[in-house]
Amino acid sequence: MKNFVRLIALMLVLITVTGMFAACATTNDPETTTEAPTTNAPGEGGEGQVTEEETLYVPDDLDEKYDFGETMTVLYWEEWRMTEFFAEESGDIIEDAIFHRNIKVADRLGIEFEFIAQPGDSTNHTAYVQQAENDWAADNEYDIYAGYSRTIPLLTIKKMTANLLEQDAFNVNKPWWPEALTTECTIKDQLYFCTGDISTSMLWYMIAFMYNKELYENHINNGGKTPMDMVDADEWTLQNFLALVQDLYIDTNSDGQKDVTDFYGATIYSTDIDSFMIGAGITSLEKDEEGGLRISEKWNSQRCADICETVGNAMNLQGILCNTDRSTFKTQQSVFHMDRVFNIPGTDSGDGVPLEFTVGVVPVPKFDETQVDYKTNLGNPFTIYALNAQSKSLEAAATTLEAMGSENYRSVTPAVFEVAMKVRYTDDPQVAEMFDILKENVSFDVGKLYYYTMEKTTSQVFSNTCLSGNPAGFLSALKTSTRVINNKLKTLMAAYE
Ligand SMILES: [Ca+2]
Repeated sequence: MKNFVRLIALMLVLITVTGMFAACATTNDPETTTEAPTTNAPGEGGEGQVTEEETLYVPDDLDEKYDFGETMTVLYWEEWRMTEFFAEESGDIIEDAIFHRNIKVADRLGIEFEFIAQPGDSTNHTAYVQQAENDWAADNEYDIYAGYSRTIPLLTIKKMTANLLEQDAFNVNKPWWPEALTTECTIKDQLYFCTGDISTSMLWYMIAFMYNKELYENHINNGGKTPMDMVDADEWTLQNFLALVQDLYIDTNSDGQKDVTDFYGATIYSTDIDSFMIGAGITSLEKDEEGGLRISEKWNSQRCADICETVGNAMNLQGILCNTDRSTFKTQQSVFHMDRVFNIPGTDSGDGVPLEFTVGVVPVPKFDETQVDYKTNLGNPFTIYALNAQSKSLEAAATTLEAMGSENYRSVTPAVFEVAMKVRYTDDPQVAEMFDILKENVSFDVGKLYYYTMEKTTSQVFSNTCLSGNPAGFLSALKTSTRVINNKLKTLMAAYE
């Protein structure tokens, strides 16, 4: 709920401003009152001026100025896909925001950044860990690890990362750190890695439902309600979504087969099918009474089995196509598409071609109305940050992480939002609200982050069963894996003893 502080503030500004507009308007046209004025982005205002937008953002608790006089050495994963660590000033608003972020943080803390590239993705995670170990055996040059999401937890298993909750500068309660860092990743009062606004790739790899606004208006009869309206009315559930799309199908090439050239109510990127499980508020692991980890009760439940079966069967409905082909939505042959947000600018989908139509974005639907929050699943190629437990400048490193998170929250995330949604936060409060719902409800499922330790046993059970010919077989598939999961958990928990 942390970001709602900003949203409420945003709405107050809009109410004030639209009230002023209404007072000045010469007609009673309600359209006039929906216009918000353009305000300066943070940092764009004149020297010493506080723009309206800056006042919307929660401040950090760091000092105005530090004089660490240190070089912060960041070991970053070389295969990153979305600009995140450094950039040249180029006119691209995200690159410029990151360029200025680094200058601002370095100046505030009296540090210099040094970024060292190291292969470390799903293919090279052992090389990244080896490089960190080499550094430990030598002179501990690295202060901050910034790696592939499933690689950094391997350093935690080896007790090479520092407990962030013991660092004075790090404040996990600030809105640039997602709540799931506390609710999911803090184990036995220890938190060894973080992500959030600090990682542009985390924002881009949020999995959402996108929809083609024009196709929606032309093909879906929903009494004038948009999907965003359904989210606001708490009616955005799996059944209500299916009712919109299940019969919407045109066999464009008249061959009697569902294929990528036909027209669909929805396309689903099959790699992320577990988003329906995460979106239903279920993670594979949960904390036990002692703060340790166990197989979650929600995962090992009839409800999760029902979700698996319902989703698996839904993928065979006429109006839904589930595959790894992204062209159908791009060529305007499906109304909805579930995928990672980066699909909108197209920067990571291979062809670099942005969507050429107006897109709406909403979270993955709740499974049913009993569910309280929407939850956001993430694609794996995002960055997790951690502190080298043997850094010679641990205080400066922790302060750097907090300052980067804080600065990203107020300058880099708004740039990502503007590129993703093609509007500014202040220009469309409903779109901003959807983006904030996605961001603040990200779920990490430590069972996914500790993928290599758990050896695929946690994250794959739902996906494999759901897309198998027997989606009703979830509980028996889980039962088959239970013993090996419990064994792997012992390895994992040893890191927190
Ligand atoms: Ca066909």
